[in-house]
Amino acid sequence: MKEASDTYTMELMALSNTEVNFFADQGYLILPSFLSAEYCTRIVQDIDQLLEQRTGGYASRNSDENGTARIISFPDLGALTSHPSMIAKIRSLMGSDGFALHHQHANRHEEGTVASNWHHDYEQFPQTDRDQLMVHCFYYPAGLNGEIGDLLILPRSHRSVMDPNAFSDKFYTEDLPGSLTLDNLPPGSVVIVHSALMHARRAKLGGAENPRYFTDVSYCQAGPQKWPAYGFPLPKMWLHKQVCDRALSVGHGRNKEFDFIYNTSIFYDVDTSTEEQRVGMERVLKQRQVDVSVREKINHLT
Ligand SMILES: O=C(O)CCC(=O)C(=O)O
Ligand SMILES: [Fe+2]
Repeated sequence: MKEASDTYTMELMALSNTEVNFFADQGYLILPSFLSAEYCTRIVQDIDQLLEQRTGGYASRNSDENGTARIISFPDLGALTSHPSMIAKIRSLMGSDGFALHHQHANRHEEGTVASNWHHDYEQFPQTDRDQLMVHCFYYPAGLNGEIGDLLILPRSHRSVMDPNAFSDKFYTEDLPGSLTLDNLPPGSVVIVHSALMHARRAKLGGAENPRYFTDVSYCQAGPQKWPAYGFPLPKMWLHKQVCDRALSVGHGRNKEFDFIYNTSIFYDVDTSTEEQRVGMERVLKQRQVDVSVREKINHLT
């Protein structure tokens, strides 16, 4: 049983109806200075240590070895996946506890880091609907200051069903009608996006003194459809399970209250997919061979 005071705390951390409606309509929410300065310091230290541990550099940042399985094992950085105040907010968006972790990425973007062209990250093979919610929380522990990379978002684009890279080699990181450029956020800010919202990282000059620290955490809503498990280039249940086992073993379940985040039952991989999902995955793999690194093709530093 929850104490009455716990329930009260959860309500304080939840989103208002206005915020929930804004998110549903526009596809994003900006929470400036969401993390305390003290927590940001620890996350920055963890990301620095992560970069020391990683092998293979920027290109292999999402490998089995260097991706979420390694990131989530850090006590502070990995603990973001079950940050109580964020989970209360995700619960507001999802409408219940019926959701689970998809992945966590983390990186330190140095001066000259390549752009990431317009894309979305809604995981679905093939892309057919937006019936279930997937969200990404983009954390900027050192903020955004107009150097190295700006975050671009295209409000309301989550309402259209399209391939993740539909805009990548057409609009690169150009402004689009109605798009927003986020280049001035205080340390600890987080931008929650509907994962189907079109977004980009525009490469910017400067930043030799101040690297751009970044970590994102994503969650998928339970429902009639299962989601592709974490894994590149194809979903891997063994890896997703390893991620969740590690999260639980280092205590991110917080005395069982948040164990549900690390439940893997709403995910599938190549071995457990439907025929339609398998064909969808194959198509994406083939396209990737034709259009290598379509997300990073042009990198005009501005
Ligand atoms: O670097 C950023 O601000 C966003 C990167 C991005 O598109 C992502 O992590 O999905
Ligand atoms: Fe993205």
